[in-house]
Amino acid sequence: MKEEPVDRFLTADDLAKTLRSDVREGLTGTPKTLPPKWFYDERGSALFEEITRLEEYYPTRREREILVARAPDIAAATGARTLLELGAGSGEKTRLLLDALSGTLRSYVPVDVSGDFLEDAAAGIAADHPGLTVRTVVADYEQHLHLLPGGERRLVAFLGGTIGNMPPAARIGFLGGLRATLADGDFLLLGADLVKDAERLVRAYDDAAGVTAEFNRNVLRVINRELDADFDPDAFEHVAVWDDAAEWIEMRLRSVRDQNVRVGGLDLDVSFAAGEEMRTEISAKFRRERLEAELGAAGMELAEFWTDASGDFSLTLARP
Ligand code: AVJ
Repeated sequence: MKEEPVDRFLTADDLAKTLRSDVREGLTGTPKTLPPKWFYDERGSALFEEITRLEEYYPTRREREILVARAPDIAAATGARTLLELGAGSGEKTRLLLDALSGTLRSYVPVDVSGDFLEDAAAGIAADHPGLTVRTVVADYEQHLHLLPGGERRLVAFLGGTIGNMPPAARIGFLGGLRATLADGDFLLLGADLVKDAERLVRAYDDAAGVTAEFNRNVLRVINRELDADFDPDAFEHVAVWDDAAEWIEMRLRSVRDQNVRVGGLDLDVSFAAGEEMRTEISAKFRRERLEAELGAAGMELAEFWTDASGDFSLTLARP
């Protein structure tokens, strides 16, 4: 197997620093919060994979349905030479795109904060696509967009609905930053979950088997390990609520009793009251009009908007 280049804009040390400041800020604020990016250690990533196979969690299946149907249209519209995938690792979707784009594609650039996982995935893809240059980038797409490799006819894919995890201000900043890196002939392929019946949404984030609950509590295990904390994950209940005004799902962890938590690595003591809720994730749901407006405000134009047959999930193709 030939060696593929890796660009590292983010070191393990940078990540550790960000975790420290995120946790200190989040646990000392009112209400307490933790950002969702820390769910995804090895166990968290495996739990998320399990979530994508749950009957209640429709987004992954719906997005795949759209990709299967529209990959040829995406290839025809973009003629992409380079595919940059933000938050890469969604192996199956990547393959669908790579196969559809094979007529024009020269390079594939998976971008993720976690190097280990990326390099394995990239090696597999390189082996299956001889002639395709795979250039792995370890970066935080909220910080390092301007450092991503350039070139002509780039397609930037941001799939899975992960854009929904950004609070509105961060989302606007992200789209503006992304726009600034795009040139004529480049495209953005954006996966976004759509507003729908609240009951279905809540079930997708509070499944009967309790996998999402374990996924949510996993952030406490990550903090225990990385920051020498003593959270008792069983002392926190999983909560998923639909915020009708903001049009997002909020995941929270609710303290089942009064308790004190020591975060040794931060020399921080935190107390939780019985019933106190800490927000761990927002997952915004969209309408076409809002996507079009936000893309427009960021200086992008919607070229195509596709949904699955039941209108649950969307894929948008946009250009500067
Ligand atoms: C991977 C961020 C798209 O928001 O639906 C799944 C993560 N959280 N179940 C989402 C998640 C709870 C997921 N994303």
